[in-house]
Amino acid sequence: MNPDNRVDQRTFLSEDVDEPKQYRVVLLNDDFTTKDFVVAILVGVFHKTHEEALFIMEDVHRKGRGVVGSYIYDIAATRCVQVHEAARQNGYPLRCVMEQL
Ligand code: NFA
Repeated sequence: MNPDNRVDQRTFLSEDVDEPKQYRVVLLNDDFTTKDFVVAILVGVFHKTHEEALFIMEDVHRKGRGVVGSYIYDIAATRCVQVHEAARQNGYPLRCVMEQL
């Protein structure tokens, strides 16, 4: 940001403010995690409606992977950890990854 480009010392223009990078959270299919558990994760961790959760789960099931949503780094990373912890606690190999947009 160029300080000489400001209106005054206290005023920032919208072009001076960097938007935080977004990360896609992607859920990966496997043969062992139950569909119901994946739906419960999408509702409980990602605040999806039951309908949205069903759609995303079926998408992952059919295509091998599917986008859950895009979030800033901390939210994406925390939710991936929550998925892995809940899955391991229930004996499922469910995985999710994050990708910078
Ligand atoms: N493929 C899993 C099954 O048939 C369901 C699943 C969907 C797993 C999405 C992981 C992600 N039980």
